[in-house]
Amino acid sequence: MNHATVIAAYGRRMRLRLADEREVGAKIKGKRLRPVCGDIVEVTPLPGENDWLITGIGDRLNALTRPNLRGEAEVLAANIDYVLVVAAAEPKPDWFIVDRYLCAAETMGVDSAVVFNKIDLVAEPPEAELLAYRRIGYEVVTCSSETGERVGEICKLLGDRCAIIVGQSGVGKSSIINSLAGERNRKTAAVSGKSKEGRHTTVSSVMIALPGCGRIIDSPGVRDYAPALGSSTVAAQGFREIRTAGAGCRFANCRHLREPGCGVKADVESGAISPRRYESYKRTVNLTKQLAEGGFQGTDGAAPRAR
Ligand SMILES: Nc1nc2c(ncn2[C@@H]2O[C@H](COP(=O)(O)OP(=O)(O)OP(=O)(O)O)[C@@H](O)[C@H]2O)c(=O)[nH]1
Ligand SMILES: [Mg+2]
Ligand SMILES: [Zn+2]
Repeated sequence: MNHATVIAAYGRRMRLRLADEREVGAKIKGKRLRPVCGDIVEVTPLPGENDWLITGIGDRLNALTRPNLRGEAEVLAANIDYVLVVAAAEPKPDWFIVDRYLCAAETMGVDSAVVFNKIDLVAEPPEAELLAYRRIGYEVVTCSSETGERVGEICKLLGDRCAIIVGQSGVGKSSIINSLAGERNRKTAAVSGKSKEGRHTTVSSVMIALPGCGRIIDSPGVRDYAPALGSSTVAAQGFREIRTAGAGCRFANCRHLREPGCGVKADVESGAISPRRYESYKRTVNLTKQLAEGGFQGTDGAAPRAR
């Protein structure tokens, strides 16, 4: 049996890295298998063709998910050991999206970091928001993939792990990869003139091996994102400081909303927990409830809006 890693997924067309490092195209056997970038798959060569055939998917160590329009978990990528969540000077950062990606990483049991890109466009990065992440233990890198300033820090954080880079469209995910790879491997495009929104340039996930550090999966940017958590009680596990403060609640099953003797609310009132992060937690709980009831409008083809 041959094994390979899925390094790109274009609908039902896959690109694989074989055990001998060769990169080949692949088709998928049958209709049931849904391999994603990062999957380890069983493959067999197709006689007389350049393509290989994927016949099975190995057990996933973890999976980054979002709910599809039917509220079921759709897998975006698998077997990840680091999540880099990017925000930037433009488009305007949506910190609630950053929080929900961090929440996804926490519930996957995977380490994550926040990257603030395009520092060349501003006098100061948004210190208060970034400090809130540092205080709860996240690594934060402020950088410019345009000038190259501090992009190397990302490489240091990454080590030899396999990361996925995620965030709003236009924040510079593909540009960061180009800067780290030292070549214009990934297509990029200017944000739109007026609204400063991204143009959804990257349309499929692709894994790139970086010289001198690990691998990184470039992923399509989003307008909104929510992890597929299954139940709203899982949301508390996705917010580090809420998970920790929750140990001090009077009730073991406290949801940290209106219960008396809640350690989380006490920490929000004392300022130990950022009110914005707490708001973000509440939105994630609500969103997960809405998803369970099937009542939401999709964006980006699937992910619901949290407002
Ligand atoms: N000024 C400045 N512009 C940047 C920086 N990084 C990226 N850009 C620009 O931002 C625009 C969007 O960059 P992309 O790399 O395509 O963004 P993306 O996050 O991959 O976007 P999607 O693929 O749509 O998700 C491009 O015009 C880049 O040149 C930076 O550090 N400073
Ligand atoms: Mg891109
Ligand atoms: Zn509580």
